[in-house]
Amino acid sequence: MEFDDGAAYLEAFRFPEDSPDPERYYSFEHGNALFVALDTNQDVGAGSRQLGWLRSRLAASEHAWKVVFFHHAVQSSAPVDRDMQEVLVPVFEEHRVDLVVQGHLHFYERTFPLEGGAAPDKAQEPDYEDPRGTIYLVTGGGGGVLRSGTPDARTARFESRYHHVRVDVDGARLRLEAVDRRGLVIDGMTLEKTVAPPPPVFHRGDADPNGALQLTDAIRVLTFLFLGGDAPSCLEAADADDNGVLQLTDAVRVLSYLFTGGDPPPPPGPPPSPCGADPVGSPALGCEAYDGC
Ligand SMILES: [Ca+2]
Ligand SMILES: [Ca+2]
Repeated sequence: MEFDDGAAYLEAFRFPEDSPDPERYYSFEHGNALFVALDTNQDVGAGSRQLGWLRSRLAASEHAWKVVFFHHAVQSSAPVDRDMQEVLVPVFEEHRVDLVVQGHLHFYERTFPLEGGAAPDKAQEPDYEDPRGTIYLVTGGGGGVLRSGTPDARTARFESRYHHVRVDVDGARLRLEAVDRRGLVIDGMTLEKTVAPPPPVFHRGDADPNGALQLTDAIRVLTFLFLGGDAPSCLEAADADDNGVLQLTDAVRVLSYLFTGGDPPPPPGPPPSPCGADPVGSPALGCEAYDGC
């Protein structure tokens, strides 16, 4: 085979080995984003191992952002592999993939967010808030001979130019830009989504509550009791000695644990609690004695 089945590529790079075919297709996480790489030179059809792995990887993800990238395009105004399109596009829509990054076609094209072949929220272009559908990018202007194209109703932007694409993700906001050889931004869009806040964490004694036992927790209790400060948002958590009353002894319990080797505050108590779950179950917080940890 001309390229020895990618031997030089595999030798030069190391990729995550978290799939049935290590390094050919894989995923990685960065912050609140999941990235999945597929190998469209291998079978991605119905019943393939790669497709099964993709489904399970996406289904297990609770990331705010999901990005999938691979070589052959499945959505473009140019002809694409219909078989692959029929299999992959419903998977992306089912699992609410935000962005699909494709190559192969030597131009730049960005679709509106697509759902069921339509672009229900195209009116928001180019700054989207919680749009329905998946955005497909063709970024094939890396050096090969450019080709022209005929944008269609799905196309938000088309440029037959050499370029690269940069994507910045900051919490609930994604900013995408395509930049040409001269540094000119030839396309830009933003995507904002409503990201559910993380579930509350209940550690007894964590009066502020930020998931950790610190000096500030004792200060919070003392400020409330003696200086007219705001009440802790969850009195059950601030009640460090678990006697049902918020008193000086609660601050003392936290200080004693932190600085003089005293016992940790007792565990939260059986769920559900108004202060949330305790997903850590830290022995340091006494959770080893607690079934719910
Ligand atoms: Ca705290
Ligand atoms: Ca108490």
